Amino acid sequence: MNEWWKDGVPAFVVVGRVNAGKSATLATLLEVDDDEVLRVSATPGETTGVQALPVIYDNEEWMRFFDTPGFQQPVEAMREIERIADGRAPGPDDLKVFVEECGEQFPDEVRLLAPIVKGAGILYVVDPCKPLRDSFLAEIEILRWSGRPRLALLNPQGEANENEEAWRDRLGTSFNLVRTFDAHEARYDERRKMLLALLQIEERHAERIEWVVEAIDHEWDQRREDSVETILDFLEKSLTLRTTDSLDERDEGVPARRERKQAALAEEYFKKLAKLERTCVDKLLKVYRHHLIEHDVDPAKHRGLDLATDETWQKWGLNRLQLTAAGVLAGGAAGAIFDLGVGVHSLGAGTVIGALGGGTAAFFKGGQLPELKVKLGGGVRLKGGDGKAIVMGPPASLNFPWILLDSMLLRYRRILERAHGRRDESKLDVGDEESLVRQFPSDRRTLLQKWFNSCLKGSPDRGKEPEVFAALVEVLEEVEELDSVQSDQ
Ligand SMILES: Nc1nc2c(ncn2[C@@H]2O[C@H](COP(=O)(O)OP(=O)(O)OP(=O)(O)O)[C@@H](O)[C@H]2O)c(=O)[nH]1
Ligand SMILES: [Mg+2]
Repeated sequence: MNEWWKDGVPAFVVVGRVNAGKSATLATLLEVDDDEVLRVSATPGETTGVQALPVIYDNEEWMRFFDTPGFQQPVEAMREIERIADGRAPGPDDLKVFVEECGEQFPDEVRLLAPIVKGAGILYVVDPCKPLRDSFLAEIEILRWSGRPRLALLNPQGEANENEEAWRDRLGTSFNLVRTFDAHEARYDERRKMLLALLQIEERHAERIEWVVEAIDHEWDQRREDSVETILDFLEKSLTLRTTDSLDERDEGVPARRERKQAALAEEYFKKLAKLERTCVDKLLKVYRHHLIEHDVDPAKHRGLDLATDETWQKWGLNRLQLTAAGVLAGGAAGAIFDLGVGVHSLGAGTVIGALGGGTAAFFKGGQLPELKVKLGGGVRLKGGDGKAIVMGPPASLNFPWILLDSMLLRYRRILERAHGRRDESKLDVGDEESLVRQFPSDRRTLLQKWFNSCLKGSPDRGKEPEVFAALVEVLEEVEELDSVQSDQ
């Protein structure tokens, strides 16, 4: 009947009352956060036509969902179908006649029932916080008469209340399965469970649905590995980051001139760091298909990881004891490491000084930046040039790499918590959350510290990378299991 219909592809149609959360359910299940593709809105009646949403892997359509406008006149439609049945118990054939003949009087009902009559399975979305009225009973009856596989989804949009019991009782007698799927909270595991529920009600298509479940599992592992790669790349680039400038005789002779150069270099350093952060966060958002989550990094304004706040240094990263232990076990105190890679070669022992005192760098969210390591004077030459150089390196604190890692892990957790069906504002602002690296077992801390040290020296230890990669995969798996403080509230 319609061009969107295809045989052999398991199809499920999402139905329910206007504003029940049908579009949001599909958006979360299929990870669509784009209103252009799937409109989710507080205004009732936003979805006006039946929309096909194909599940495509390897250029092949494996499953298909339909979003629908929702029931508008269920009681009247039920009466009409009873009239068509003419005294018999209504069944699939009567629904077919209804779809063929009653389009003018019941445009929405006919649209949403059309795919069902064609053989699609049913996902019936209800808000169990609402009282179970007659109009809902009419919807349930009509769907039962279709004889199609039916899954009822409880999508609570308010506080749990006593209505849910009545819904469960009623749906239990008319549907093959009743499940809860909170379109605003559901994460990977719940999405997977929903697909498994479809497998249970629609056995004819078991093979294809099973294939899709395997495909999303595989894709999920792949995303985690892509994320590890992204985070590793960020850490390596951040830890080897240096900014340099030439140092002439006048700079050496006039301290104020030298200090100005240092301040400019420090500013450049933090700008570049913010850029690296932003690139990393961008990639993570892309991997998990989020477009609506707002960044917390703006390199143009030096905003991002708030290194100018004491709190960051106290809350994130390892605690003092862990840091000392990791440093000792990793061999050689990390604090002593200051070798300048990246375009500069050291000609001997340079001068390492604590760089910027107060005031120099108050641009960073109004606070004071951490001290950067600075090497200048006779010890260092810019590559290819004869002049001496100033080189600004990473913040002096041993906790710097750990704080970078913490900030990315917390953001990763936040990204995974966000359901694609939500349309409210979301910021990746994780400043209030507790350190995750502090929970690491000590052998993992030692391993990472060794690799961090190699990066800080300017020569990342490639031999250790596979081990570090595997450790971070494990870390992300753990992070995925954890809820942040916010979502617990
Ligand atoms: N709190 C909460 N709100 C939800 C949930 N699901 C949907 N909503 C909100 O309810 C409103 C309607 O959601 P939609 O998904 O557009 O509902 P619909 O059934 O597709 O609506 P129509 O297409 O207009 O029939 C939106 O503002 C959603 O954000 C949920 O699980 N929890
Ligand atoms: Mg809708």
